[in-house]
Amino acid sequence: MHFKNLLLLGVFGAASAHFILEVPESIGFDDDNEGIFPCGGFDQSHRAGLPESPWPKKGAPIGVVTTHNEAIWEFKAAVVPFTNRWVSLSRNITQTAGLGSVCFSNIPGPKNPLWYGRKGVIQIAQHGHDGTLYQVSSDFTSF
Ligand SMILES: *[C@@H]1O[C@H](CO)[C@@H](O)[C@H](O)[C@H]1NC(C)=O
Ligand SMILES: [Cu+2]
Repeated sequence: MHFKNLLLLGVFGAASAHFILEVPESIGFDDDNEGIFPCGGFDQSHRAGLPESPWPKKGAPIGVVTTHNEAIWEFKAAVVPFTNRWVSLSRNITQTAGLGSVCFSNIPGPKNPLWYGRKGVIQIAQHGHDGTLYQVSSDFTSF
């Protein structure tokens, strides 16, 4: 896992690029298509076999590796099977800390009790100098 990420970072050094979702697991990363809404070029209905994670309404961490030294981050979630209806999880977060690993330590889960016990996915959007880029997580369960 860590090794794979270091390799990707190596690739990033050579190209221009963007950001990688490390935690929770991404449904897919493609540098060229990361600007495609809503999932960076991947189909949000294809999540079979990927790890699942709990997502308490109190919050859980989101970890990324970014090559943009400043950006605005936006976190949304969608409940399965309505994976095109995105609901905001937090206010926009401005990041100016520089390149590399960034951890948003406490992103709240969905507040709607109708979601509890159900699966969802999280969309991470980075608004930066090359437009908006997207990654979507594998399944989480809110509670
Ligand atoms: C977050 O920032 C983006 C880009 O500036 C903007 O389009 C969006 O409306 C903002 N969202 C909120 C909730 O402020
Ligand atoms: Cu970029």
